[in-house]
Amino acid sequence: DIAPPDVSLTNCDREPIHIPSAIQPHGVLLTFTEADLTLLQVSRNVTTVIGLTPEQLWGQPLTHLFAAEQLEQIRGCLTADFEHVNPLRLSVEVDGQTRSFGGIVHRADTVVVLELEPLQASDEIDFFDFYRFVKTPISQLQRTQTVAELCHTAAAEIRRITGFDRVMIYRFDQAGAGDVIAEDRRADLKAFLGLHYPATDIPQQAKHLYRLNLLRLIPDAVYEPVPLEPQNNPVTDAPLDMSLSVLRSVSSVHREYLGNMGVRASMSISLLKNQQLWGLIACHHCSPKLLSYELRTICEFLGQSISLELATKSETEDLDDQVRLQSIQANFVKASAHCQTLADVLSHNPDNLMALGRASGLIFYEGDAIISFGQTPPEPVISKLLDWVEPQFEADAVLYTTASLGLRCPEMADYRQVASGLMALRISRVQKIYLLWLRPEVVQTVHWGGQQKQQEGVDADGLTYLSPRKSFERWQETVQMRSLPWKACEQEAALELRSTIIGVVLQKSDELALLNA
Ligand code: BLA
Repeated sequence: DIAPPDVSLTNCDREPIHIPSAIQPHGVLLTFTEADLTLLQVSRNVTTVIGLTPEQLWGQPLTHLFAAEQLEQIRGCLTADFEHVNPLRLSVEVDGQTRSFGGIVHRADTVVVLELEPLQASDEIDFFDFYRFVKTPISQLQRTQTVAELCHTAAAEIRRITGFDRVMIYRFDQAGAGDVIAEDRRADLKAFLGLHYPATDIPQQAKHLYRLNLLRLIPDAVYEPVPLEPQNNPVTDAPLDMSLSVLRSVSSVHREYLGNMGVRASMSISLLKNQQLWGLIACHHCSPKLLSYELRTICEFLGQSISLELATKSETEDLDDQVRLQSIQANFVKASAHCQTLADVLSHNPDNLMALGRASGLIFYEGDAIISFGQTPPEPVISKLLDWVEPQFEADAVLYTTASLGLRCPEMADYRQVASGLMALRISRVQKIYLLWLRPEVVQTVHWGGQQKQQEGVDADGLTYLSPRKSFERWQETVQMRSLPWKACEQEAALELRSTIIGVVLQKSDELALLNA
């Protein structure tokens, strides 16, 4: 009896992408012992890239490859903070031929990992380039006012300094799915702006790696992975942990995905907010594209600056909201001074109260009296709505919200244009006092980047696997009978308003008691 193959989406989450025991072919990887710099593992392409076979390297000290002063450089960096010394300028002389590399060093599993990327003449970045690459984007970013503007500028600046065909800001939502919220692209390419992608497109463990490593470069998705030899780290007798390796080979599923999108080169820069992955700067090129380590470092640095700006900008936006809500409260308290009853206070400036919930309709209900403002259903329907909403409140809750009223309460479906969203505030259960904010239907047209349904295939071993979606054509999902969601700060504002109202009511009854005394 054979168990049915597991085709759940979590397949993707289980692929151990940090231990492929292989690299991308645009460089070579060497591991050596920290104590005596003895070579342990090398990628098979050392033969072509360096000119020595794995057999000529295994068990040899690094002196076999590098001249004394370069060795000193390597040894020196083992006691320093790698980030500050990478990349090392290294060259290897074999058969009278000198080859120059950028060397990137880090530690993994008790060994030292050295990755060599051949240097190109165009890699040299002088002080003026550096100024142009860093100073201009930073001042452009600082000049922006909103998160949206910041993202737009970030995409444009990263594209300007790297020359990628397409640069996007991709933001994750709470469920891990994502949206392209800003884009700068070659004029002849189709827009991806506004497209939504399911969470499975970037699995959990990949997101974890993008928190550790803020930049991931795939210079050419069409390649033959280069295996490490021997396959296991001889010290641990286990696959080398390649989480921090810049050459780490890419999952074949993701390479197929890039192929379906028509992408040859891809680079992602992590955007973090409160240590969490908030989004990615996703860069595409239609042909292979290699970026020097120096330019990658600049991109990584810009990514960190953008992350910082993001945090301040979104805080400012929250703050703007708070200030707006506070002034609405203040207006309310001011109005209450001149009014006799609660109904008078509420009727004094209904637009003010509607603004508090960004609503287009407002209903005040006291005992059996209904006062409505703005766009609302007719009164008999309002009465039915009140009968329906009363039992919706949980135990001691005083607030109930829904952004799909027509689906929750089918009788309201006909009134979706004025009441698809409802925020109901219970002021008094005993006296049946309620305040209701209504929002209209937003026929949200959601653009998904291709069908959501995953296609499955069967690999050479007969195992079923999930393959990335074959189509990147938009399909539209029209979400009906829904309003814009009720933000947490709007719900908090309603709760605060309730305390204010109760304060006002108590004060009025005290005044009344004094008058009657
Ligand atoms: C990685 N998937 C990624 C990455 C991105 C995306 C940006 C980071 C690596 C890179 O820079 O290319 C997805 N790229 C997108 C999306 C857009 C984009 C959504 O440009 C939108 C415009 N992918 C699948 C399925 C699986 C999968 C079904 O669709 C699982 C079987 C896997 N994606 C997958 C894996 C990685 C990945 C394993 C990690 C690649 C790595 O770093 O090795």
